[in-house]
Amino acid sequence: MAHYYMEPSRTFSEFLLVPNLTTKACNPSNVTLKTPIVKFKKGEQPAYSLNIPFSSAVMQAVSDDRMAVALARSGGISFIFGSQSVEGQAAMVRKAKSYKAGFVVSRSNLTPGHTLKDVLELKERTGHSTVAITSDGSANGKLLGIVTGRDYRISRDSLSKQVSDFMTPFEKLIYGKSGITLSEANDLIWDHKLNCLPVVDAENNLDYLVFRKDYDEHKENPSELLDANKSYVVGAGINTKDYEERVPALVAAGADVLVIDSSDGYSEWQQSTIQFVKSNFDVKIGAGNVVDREGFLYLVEAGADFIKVGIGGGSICITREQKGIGRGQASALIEVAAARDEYFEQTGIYVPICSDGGIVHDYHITLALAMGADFVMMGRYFARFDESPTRKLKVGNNFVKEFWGEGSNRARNWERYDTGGKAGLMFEEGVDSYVPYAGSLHENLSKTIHKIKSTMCNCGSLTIAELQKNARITLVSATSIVEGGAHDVILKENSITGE
Ligand code: RVP
Repeated sequence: MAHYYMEPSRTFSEFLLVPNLTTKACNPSNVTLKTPIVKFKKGEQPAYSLNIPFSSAVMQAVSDDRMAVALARSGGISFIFGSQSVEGQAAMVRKAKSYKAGFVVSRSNLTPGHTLKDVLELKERTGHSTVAITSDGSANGKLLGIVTGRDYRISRDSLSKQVSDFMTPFEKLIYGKSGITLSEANDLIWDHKLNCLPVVDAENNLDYLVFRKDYDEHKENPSELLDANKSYVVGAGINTKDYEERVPALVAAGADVLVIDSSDGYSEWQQSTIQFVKSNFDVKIGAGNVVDREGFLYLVEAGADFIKVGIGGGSICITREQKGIGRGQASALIEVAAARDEYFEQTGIYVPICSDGGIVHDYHITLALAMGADFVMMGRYFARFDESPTRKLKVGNNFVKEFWGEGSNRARNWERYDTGGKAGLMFEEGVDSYVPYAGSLHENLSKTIHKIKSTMCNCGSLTIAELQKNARITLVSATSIVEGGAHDVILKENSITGE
């Protein structure tokens, strides 16, 4: 006879947190959101922790190298999408790893033979007003000069004027030598009242540009997530089909943490993948997704460093409709968190869990943490920002960004859904959609983080571990959900209706 779960499968929106005593010490500036991402033994420190409990989804529409840099800068981690060629993914990892905070590879470059017209066209295209002039017009060619908006007057100068006639030539430039630290570069910028400092190697080839504004931004990000070499920590998604090729390339590119990306991770395919990775490489690997105790224990026994929880709750996911499998995200998380705690009790090994998919409101993140998640993974949330890889469009009067599921015909990520059949997507498990454009990651994340910290104070908790231990969570009735929003009033325009 089939096994029945007689309790309904619950989602985050069916719960609320009940406040605990808020002491005077319990204010948002005292809250830390540092959280483990890989397993560790009792009394030891994990090899990797996040400074904020956020990861971005392994999706074409969400996590590329740009998102990886932006999120690591804020203290979280991106898992760069794997539904692309091995070379393409490795190149993205390499790019994110080689990005040095404050040191920028020049993206606007010309040669002395170009003209003012070329400078203006380039500026129009890229928005950059500083142009590096190199021998071959490349980002790492021999540096011959710099052009900024102060070097020409559009009203007076002819458009055919050659760059060599108005650039600031190399001999007159203040520059740094390779190996210079960010704070030394900043001193030069301040001492010489510069906006931009080029950094060159021994042969005067251009390495980087350091901008005054980037240094200030760097200073504003005390939470950034760096490895021992001061590069950003970067994750990457893999699958259970081509791991023998993909994993070596990702490890060589510098990926710190891998995750097997699959809609259903309770499989022997995942076990083999983890075992291959563990016996050949010294790299961390997460696995999933699972929705129950059995799935969790199976992947932990296989050697996974963290476990991802959630089937069918993603905003673009139609797996539950198509295949009739899945579980309400809250129910799945509550059961897996209990299994994780029991496993810790028995073995002294703490295996972090990640709640993946279905976060709609910011408070869902706090609920997920309170229910035992160590961090969350989000697709829709990050897809709305400037830093996501997709197009920003105007639909009607609103700006939107494109967002599509990995199981949609657009992504065709059959490896994510394959259970050992034909190598191809037989039917869609995801949709192609738009999400409202929301601006910059940094700004939105700051607001979300403040909300989480503030709720944690309501719950009398200064750390995620305290929240998990002390939270009191109540089920809500359908009518009390209505009571929770603005009701029985006539809303004025521009009133807050949610995030
Ligand atoms: P959300 O944050 O609700 O947008 O959910 C993102 C998650 O949805 C991903 O991390 C992944 O687990 C899942 N996903 C991605 N593509 C699809 C699909 O096409 N069904 N689902």
